[in-house]
Amino acid sequence: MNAQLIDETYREHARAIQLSLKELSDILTDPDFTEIISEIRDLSLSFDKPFMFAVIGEVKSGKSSFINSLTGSDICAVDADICTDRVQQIVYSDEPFIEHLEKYLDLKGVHSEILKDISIVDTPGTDSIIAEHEDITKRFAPNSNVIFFVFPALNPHHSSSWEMLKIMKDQWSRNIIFIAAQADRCSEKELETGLKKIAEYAMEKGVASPVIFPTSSKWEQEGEVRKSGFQEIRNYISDTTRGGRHMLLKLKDRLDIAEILLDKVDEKLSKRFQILGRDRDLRMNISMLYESGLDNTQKEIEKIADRMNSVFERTSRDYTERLKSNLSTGNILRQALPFPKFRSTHHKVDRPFLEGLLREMNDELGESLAREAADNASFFIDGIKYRFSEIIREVEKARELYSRDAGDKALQAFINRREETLKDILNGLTEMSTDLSLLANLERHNPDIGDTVMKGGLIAAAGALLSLIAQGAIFDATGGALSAVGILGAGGIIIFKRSRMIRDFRKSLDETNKRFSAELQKRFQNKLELIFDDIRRQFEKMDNHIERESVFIKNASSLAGKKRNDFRKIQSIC
Ligand SMILES: Nc1nc2c(ncn2[C@@H]2O[C@H](COP(=O)(O)OP(=O)(O)OP(=O)(O)O)[C@@H](O)[C@H]2O)c(=O)[nH]1
Ligand SMILES: [Mg+2]
Repeated sequence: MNAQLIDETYREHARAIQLSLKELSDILTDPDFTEIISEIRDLSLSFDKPFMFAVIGEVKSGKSSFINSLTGSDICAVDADICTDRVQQIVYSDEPFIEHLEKYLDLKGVHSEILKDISIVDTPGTDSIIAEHEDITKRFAPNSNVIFFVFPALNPHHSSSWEMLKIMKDQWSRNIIFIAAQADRCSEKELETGLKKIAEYAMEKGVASPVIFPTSSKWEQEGEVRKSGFQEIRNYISDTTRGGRHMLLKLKDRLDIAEILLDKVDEKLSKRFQILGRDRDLRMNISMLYESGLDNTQKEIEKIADRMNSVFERTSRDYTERLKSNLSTGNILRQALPFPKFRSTHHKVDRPFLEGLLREMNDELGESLAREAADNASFFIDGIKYRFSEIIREVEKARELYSRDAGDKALQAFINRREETLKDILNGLTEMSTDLSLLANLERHNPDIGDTVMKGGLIAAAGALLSLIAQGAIFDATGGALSAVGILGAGGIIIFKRSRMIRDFRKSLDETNKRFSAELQKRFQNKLELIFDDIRRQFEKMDNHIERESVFIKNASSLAGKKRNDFRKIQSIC
């Protein structure tokens, strides 16, 4: 490929990669991805920047002097004291200039032939006492295409540079060149040992066949160019850039970085996925508690209805018996006798007696049902409260467990959103639980279910009996206007009417009981549904959270996977 073709290929692929990177940043709209987004942006911008050699090394290793010698200029400040405190990108320019691009980044123009195809970057020392300097270098390093690692030839043992190399190696595997600087300060023997040591350390850090150049800026500046080592470096640079090859190199290393960024995205997404799995488990446990709570409470309602039913049944039976004995044939016959002294005064089967009986039954039934209802209502609500506390306990337990995820700074926004959701749910549940306590208290002292019995059910029962009275069935029997001849006949009629009356009375009570039971169940059921609906609504927040986060993870992972494939395709044809 000739230089122009390489250039066109580079531009075409760079454009495609930049578009993909833009798509990725557009989808990763979440505070946890801010740092990655800015790395993606840097990467995208780096395609339009010149091929870059970064010079990295410990403080006073001679980095700035190295650049000055290479470019034949004094563009970088050199000092015996800590000197370079900003990243300085040096580019070709007919006229010298300095531009402050960012807080820690200067752009400097210098007229130097070697800068026609490349730019060189000076960085602060890796072991600077100013911690910020090291961070600046670390942040900038991935933007460069080749790194010159500078060590003083006499003492290349300094650990900070090797630590930095390790970080670079992990993030960015290609194109590291080692410089054994200040070679003039060593004897031949010392230089040989220095070079050996650098090779050893480099291999220890995973650089398989390290390329090492000994240099001396002092010799270069003093005109001793044959032994200064700079010609070899210039040759290396022109070999690298010959025919535009460096642009393909650049494409490859940019794609390496893109892959590393995709790894970071995937790692974050998969951590989120794991945590979300725990949320899903919690949601399932809660669903199970909810369902069994609903089921048990439903059964509770049936039991309550049974208990109320037997109270009703018992009272109905007693009063039916009383009615029966008051309508006994002997009693009625006595009522019909013309001689008042034989008439019973206690068992008078007349309208006032029946009305009294109804009132008494109404009062007794109302009272005992009201009492039973009050006990059951508070028992019922206590039951629901217990289900509630089970659910609250489950959420609290989960929240406690989740605190172990809380330390992960990289997932802070995600963790916070989840914490907020759970807090919201807990607040909602606790509030509901308090309302429920108030309700239980209210039911205990003022049961509206008891009221239903008093106002609704028994009126119907009384009505049924009173309508019998109105039909005159009982008056016929008790009016005493029957003739002696008619007594037996009347007795026969009464016997016939008596059993019908008792049957109707009993039937109307049974119907009332049924209606009451249905009304009672409906009321409990309504309460139950309201409360459980509220619980369900609380957990909608969690469902929404899980749904939203899942969609984000799914979309982002699928796009990242697709981009990874696209990038690998370009990598394979570079
Ligand atoms: N003898 C000798 N001295 C050198 C050589 N290179 C640099 N020096 C001296 O070493 C000191 C530090 O040089 P710089 O080039 O400023 O080193 P640096 O790595 O850029 O330092 P910082 O920017 O502070 O990290 C200066 O006093 C230089 O004159 C060399 O090749 N030989
Ligand atoms: Mg410097």
